[in-house]
Amino acid sequence: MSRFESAKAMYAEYGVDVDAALKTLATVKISMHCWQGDDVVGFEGGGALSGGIATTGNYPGRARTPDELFADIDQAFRLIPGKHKLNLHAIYAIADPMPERDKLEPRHFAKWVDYAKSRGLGLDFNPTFFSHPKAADNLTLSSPDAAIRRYWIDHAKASRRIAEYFGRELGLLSLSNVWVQDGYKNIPADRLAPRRRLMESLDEVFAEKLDKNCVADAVESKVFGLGLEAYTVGSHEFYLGYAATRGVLPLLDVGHYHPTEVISDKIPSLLLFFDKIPLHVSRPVRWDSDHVVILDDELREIAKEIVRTNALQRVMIGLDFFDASINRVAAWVIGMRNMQKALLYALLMPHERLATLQDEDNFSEILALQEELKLCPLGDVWDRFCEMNETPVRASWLDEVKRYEREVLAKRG
Ligand code: RNT
Ligand code: ZN
Repeated sequence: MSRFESAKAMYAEYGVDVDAALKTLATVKISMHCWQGDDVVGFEGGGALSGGIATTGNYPGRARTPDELFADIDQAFRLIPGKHKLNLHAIYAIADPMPERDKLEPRHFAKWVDYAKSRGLGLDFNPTFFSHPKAADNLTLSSPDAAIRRYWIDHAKASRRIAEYFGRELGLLSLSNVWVQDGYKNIPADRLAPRRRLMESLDEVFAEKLDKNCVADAVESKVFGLGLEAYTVGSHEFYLGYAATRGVLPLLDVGHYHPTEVISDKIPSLLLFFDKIPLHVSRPVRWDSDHVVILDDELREIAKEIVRTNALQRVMIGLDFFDASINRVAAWVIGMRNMQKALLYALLMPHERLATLQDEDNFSEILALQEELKLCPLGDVWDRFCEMNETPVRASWLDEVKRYEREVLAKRG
């Protein structure tokens, strides 16, 4: 009997249908963030990353041009099972000359659409409020300066139209996600006015009715940023209230809460009130450090919540991390494969049986089963999934990354 066949038999003892799990996993699209490939620099030719976030490390081989980024993304997707989406930021427009951000149009992303079409990918989008002279003091949509607000409102409006264009061109709903860094390093004298300005700016941004089959709007909260430790305008409560009253989606970033606060527990609550829940899956190490996603307890809890609430088509899973200290293609592959492994882990659980035990107040059996399931042969089923999708099994993908590093990345200046 093959390892897969014996794994299947073992799961069957728990009442789990392995073939059904593999079939379901194949339907899940994860949005891979383009910004891991170039340390969130983009193509504007500007300076360093700013806005309360940072990349650290200087591993060689960063993508410096659209063609280099395309090639690196291709390499990553060769090693990731399934067909997915790609998540872009406005700073990745491909245009010469590069327009100001408030003047961006769909045509400035036509090359990305061609790229996505030829690879069978979907596209998501984010306006970029950071790394810009007009955000030098880390105030954008909440700035007391009306001219600054105007610039960023227009940028956000332009961005929504770009996302709508992605959705229309690719026939797959595109997520348009607003995250602003706005906040203060020191204790503010007024916490209300900046939030009122952010609310009013957003109302203007979302006033234009776009095709809901093409674009879904989201807002992303945060607890604090680097150099913005005392106050964040777009806090969780602010955006949850905003999203609930305006009909936009609240995006949950794993790294944007207090260190012992988890997003897994928020997912089932929000699913009761929102049609879709977008995620930025990241790995916060003591703070919003944006480390590469590993297969840790919280990742498995997130996956379990998505699977057992039957929300694989309602939770929009995207990744968000940026590690410049390791091979960037490896970073993508590790993060994407781990997200898929966590989903597979969750798909290989007898959720109905466990839920029945809960209603019977049988927590001894729940605990026992949960712990036994941890040692079931997930790896053998995962290997089968990789084989079915013609992607390298186990660590053999790493040989491909090493070859690519020798032949391509090492030759970059
Ligand atoms: C920052 C947010 C935001 C960014 C990306 C680049 O804390 O998580 O999502 O990481 O937009
Ligand atoms: Zn994020």
